[in-house]
Amino acid sequence: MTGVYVALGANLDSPERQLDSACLALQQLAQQGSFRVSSYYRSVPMGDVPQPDYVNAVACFETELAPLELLDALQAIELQQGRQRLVRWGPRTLDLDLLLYGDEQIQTPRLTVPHYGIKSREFVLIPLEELNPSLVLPCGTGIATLITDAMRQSLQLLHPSG
Ligand code: ROI
Repeated sequence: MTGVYVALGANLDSPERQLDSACLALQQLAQQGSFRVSSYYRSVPMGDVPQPDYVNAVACFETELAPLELLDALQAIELQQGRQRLVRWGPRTLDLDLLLYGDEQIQTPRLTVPHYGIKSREFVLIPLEELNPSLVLPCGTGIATLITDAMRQSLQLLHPSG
């Protein structure tokens, strides 16, 4: 059994409902009673493509799935919710990124863990901190040390968890 963190993001077709149904699907991958999700946050799109604001959150749970099995399951959920890869860094109905798989560091053509954006993206760091303020990355960095005031001010709390 391994503790994992998954980032959720959506900016098309009722993003909050996309995250709600993604959470239901993710719970099916989780050990009973282990699933938690952060608050939902509204965030300005990162990247150069003009597009609607995003709704972002992070979920954590314990799973028996191996890393690539988990990746397959995440991609199946994305497809089930109408994900089409039209534009690189363009809008999407649902994006699920595997952020952390226990303490493992994984480098394969299909999967890099920790996720390459984990240290710089406020819409990942702030929900992670909400779930686990003392979280330490496999490299030894505590996530709280990566969060700036500007990052906190850039996210809008939408829907507190719980
Ligand atoms: N920007 C924000 N704010 N949130 C995301 O989840 C997100 N996902 C992406 C890109 C297009 C890079 N920008 C994003 O994939």
